[in-house]
Amino acid sequence: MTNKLFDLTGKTALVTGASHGLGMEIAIGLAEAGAKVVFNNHNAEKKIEAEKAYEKAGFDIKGYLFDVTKEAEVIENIQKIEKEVGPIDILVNNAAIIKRIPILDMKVEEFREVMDIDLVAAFIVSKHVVKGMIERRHGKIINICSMMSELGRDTVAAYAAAKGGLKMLTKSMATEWAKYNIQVNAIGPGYFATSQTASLQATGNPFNDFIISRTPAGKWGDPAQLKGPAVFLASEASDFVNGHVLYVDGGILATIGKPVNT
Ligand code: GCO
Repeated sequence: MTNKLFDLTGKTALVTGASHGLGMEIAIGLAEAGAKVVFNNHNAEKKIEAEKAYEKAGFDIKGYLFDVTKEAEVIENIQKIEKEVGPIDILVNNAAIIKRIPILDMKVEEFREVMDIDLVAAFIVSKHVVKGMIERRHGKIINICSMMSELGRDTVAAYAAAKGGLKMLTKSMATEWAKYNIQVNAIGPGYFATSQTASLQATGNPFNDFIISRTPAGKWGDPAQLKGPAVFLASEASDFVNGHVLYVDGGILATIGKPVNT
């Protein structure tokens, strides 16, 4: 007998920015659990490219063309999705960018751009998706935080500030919306092998060796390892979990680390 606890059959999920990397794996994981999944991209070509990648992988996952930082586009497309696909039961705020620039060298506009996409967009999209969830008295919102929600690293100040803010926005959304049977939680990925981290994980790159030594599991994460945590937080298995950040990091945040060369 299959366990219905993790079954997403009949549910509709929107995963923002899921055109590649971790978001794409999360979208596939939700689809494999039975959900009808859609994503967005603000770039038409990238949206089409991602739809073809999903189709090639055997999934019917449609993209919608809108910018998560533009409220009017968000409102219009949430209405389109709910008309064409169905009420959004699961929202994954995954869309994000990173700019690796030292604070002193970073322009204010660059800082603002990261905050807009990585933090403000989650506020905008959630604020408009949650209205239907409140009416239906059920919903799941999963914000994609980061281990940078807890720790800083040189050159990623804007990203860390946004992801730290997203952690507290998660807890605040949980506080305001739990009474409507809406569970708002977050996933905090550690270091995963994606295009976003390709430059960091190159063999011989000191950062790669640092992460391997700093991670108790002794390796980079495989994006497919985010599927289980996402399905858990999207399913009834987490109906009494609220405001939690589930770190999927191979143990990095659990340890102070060990002396070099031990
Ligand atoms: C970096 C990395 C990190 C990871 C991830 C960690 O530059 O340090 O890109 O930000 O991508 O976000 O949780």
